[in-house]
Amino acid sequence: MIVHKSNCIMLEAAAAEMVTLAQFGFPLEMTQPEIFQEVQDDVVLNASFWANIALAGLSILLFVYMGRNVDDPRAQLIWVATLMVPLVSISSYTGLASGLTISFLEMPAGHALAGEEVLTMWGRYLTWALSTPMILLALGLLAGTNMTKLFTIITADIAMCVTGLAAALTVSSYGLRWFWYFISCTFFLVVLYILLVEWPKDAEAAGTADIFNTLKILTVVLWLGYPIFWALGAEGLAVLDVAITSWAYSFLDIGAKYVFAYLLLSWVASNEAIIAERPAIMGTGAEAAEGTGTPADD
Ligand code: RET
Repeated sequence: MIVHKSNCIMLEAAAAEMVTLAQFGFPLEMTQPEIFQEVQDDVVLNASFWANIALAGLSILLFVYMGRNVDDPRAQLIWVATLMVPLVSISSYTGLASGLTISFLEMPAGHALAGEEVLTMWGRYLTWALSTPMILLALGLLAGTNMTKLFTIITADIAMCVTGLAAALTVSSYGLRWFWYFISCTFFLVVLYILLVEWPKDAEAAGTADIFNTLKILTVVLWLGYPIFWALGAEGLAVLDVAITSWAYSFLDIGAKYVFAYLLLSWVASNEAIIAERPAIMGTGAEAAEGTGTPADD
């Protein structure tokens, strides 16, 4: 009897809490159609998704056309990796526009919007773990790097995206959100080191230094924008609102993906011979080291 009574009291309390939450307009557990409706109602946010769906679609068509005569296997691999970027992008933005990869998460104590449900575009971080390795694979092949550096940069990059996803999804502790962010930044430093220090030397040796350096600057400058906007956006310090942050990411994506891919593919299409001079399968770099007794393969 006593147990039943306490259960009743708990149920009443829970019901009262739900009524209060509903009165203040907080969504309790939002369904996908409700999230979709929220996205539809925010015209600026929705446009930041559809602008990229349109640009990704046009890029796919253009890049297929641009690569139609590429014959060399290494040049083809660069082309396939680059083509994957808008393909992943169109899927990513379709996930966001449909509300599939968006959640409303209640921010923990300490956050500027503590207790409020904040729109979190977690699908972005998830799909970056697929698109950014493609960008780095294409750049690494262009620079004629070895397998060791390519493996290092790609694993660090995937780790950066996954820990960034963890930062966005952690709602138990404000401090831990930033701790994830810090871990992600540490992986980002590995990516920047290889891009800025290792690969320029490789590209010099491969005869691709000019185009590599242009793409390196474009990549480093734009990629730095992502952690900055994460920190300023609703998920971080909440200085910028969700729609502005989404547009910031969308603009960065336009440069880091479509402009990047266009510049790379137009160079590859007209300089295939330079790429073809390098062997199609890369070594670990050990071949070049003295005294290993391993014959050089390049
Ligand atoms: C996050 C937050 C945590 C700290 C860092 C980040 C870096 C993200 C980057 C994303 C690049 C995305 C691109 C996508 C193209 O498809 C996850 C924002 C360091 C660098 C280029």
